[in-house]
Amino acid sequence: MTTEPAEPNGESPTATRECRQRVRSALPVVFVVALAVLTTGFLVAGGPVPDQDDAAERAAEGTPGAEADRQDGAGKGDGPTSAPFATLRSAGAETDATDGTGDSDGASAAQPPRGIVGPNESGVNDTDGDGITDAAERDIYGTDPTDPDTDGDGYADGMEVACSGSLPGADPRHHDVFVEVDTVRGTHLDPAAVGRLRAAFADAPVDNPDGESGIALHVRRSDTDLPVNGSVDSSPRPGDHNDLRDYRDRYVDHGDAGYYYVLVTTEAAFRGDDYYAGSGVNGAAVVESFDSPKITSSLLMHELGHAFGLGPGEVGVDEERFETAEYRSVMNYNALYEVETYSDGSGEVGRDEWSFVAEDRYRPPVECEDDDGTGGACAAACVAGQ
Ligand SMILES: [Ca+2]
Ligand SMILES: [Ca+2]
Ligand SMILES: [Ca+2]
Ligand SMILES: [Ca+2]
Repeated sequence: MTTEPAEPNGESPTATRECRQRVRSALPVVFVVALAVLTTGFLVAGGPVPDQDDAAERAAEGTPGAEADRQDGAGKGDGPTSAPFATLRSAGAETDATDGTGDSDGASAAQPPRGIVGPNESGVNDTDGDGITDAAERDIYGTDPTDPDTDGDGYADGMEVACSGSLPGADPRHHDVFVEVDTVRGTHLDPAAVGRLRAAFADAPVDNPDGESGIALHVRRSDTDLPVNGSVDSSPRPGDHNDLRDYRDRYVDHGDAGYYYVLVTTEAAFRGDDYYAGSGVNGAAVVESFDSPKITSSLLMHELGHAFGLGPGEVGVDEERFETAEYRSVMNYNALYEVETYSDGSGEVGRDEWSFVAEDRYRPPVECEDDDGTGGACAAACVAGQ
């Protein structure tokens, strides 16, 4: 069955995927996830998301069982549960996830990195225009002097090397994804949930130029205790503090550096219906706050999937047609809250969502980028302290 609430107004995930540089204009496209729960492994369909306190309580009780009582009526879909992970890639990014204070702008102000082409330098040999000289790419960084983005993560080599303030922990030879998270009053994001999420991405079957597999997910906590006016919808609506675009416009701190934006709130909604526990649009997502790190991590991963452009319309996404064994992905309502991974191409559905995430996902714009997308200007600006 198709569980999403309504047709996305003709703005299919596919269509929006083509608008890779337009986060805000894409906001109206919405995909949703119904909060589900698990327990002994059974799911019930439909019904409004349980009252937040109950849900949190049940989630806190630990694991399955948590939300079995989601019976109901509306027949709107819902989702299941989550699963485990391990391993974090490096300690560096860890601080982003746990500092809780917001910016951990670990800028290394002291010495600009070597080999970065300055803003007014000419005649420097930077074949690919990424802001690092050919010699430094070869001799210092081990990056490709003929490819402005050696690891294909959307950030130019020079930007990853020079912009330690806006992209702390970035590595030009390893795939990086940056997410900014704000929380509204009365909600929280457990560092343990962030740790699980990071571990899930670190385990991704994605190859990197540095020889290691995985994606480094950097979660930067930003504003906390934000005001909220009822439920927060992923679609724009009148009034303040009640839709995702409003929050993003007001509070995003790293929106010019290719970050995905996530808001943790008390009640998420999709087109006015607060049945859902979260929803995502290209580049941004809203999720409800839960105590269980596993539920939180799985829900965040699902909505980030939508923020990446994995949407309804793709077979199995936001549907209950496939068992977990047939379609092992957090995008499958029957696997949500049970697993914390995207599909790898195996199984009945066959779609390799990890490849999509690594290569074809929607990417929020990097505003300092040159028109040609090579990124040299970003590196120069960061070195110049701009
Ligand atoms: Ca270069
Ligand atoms: Ca390069
Ligand atoms: Ca890169
Ligand atoms: Ca990188």
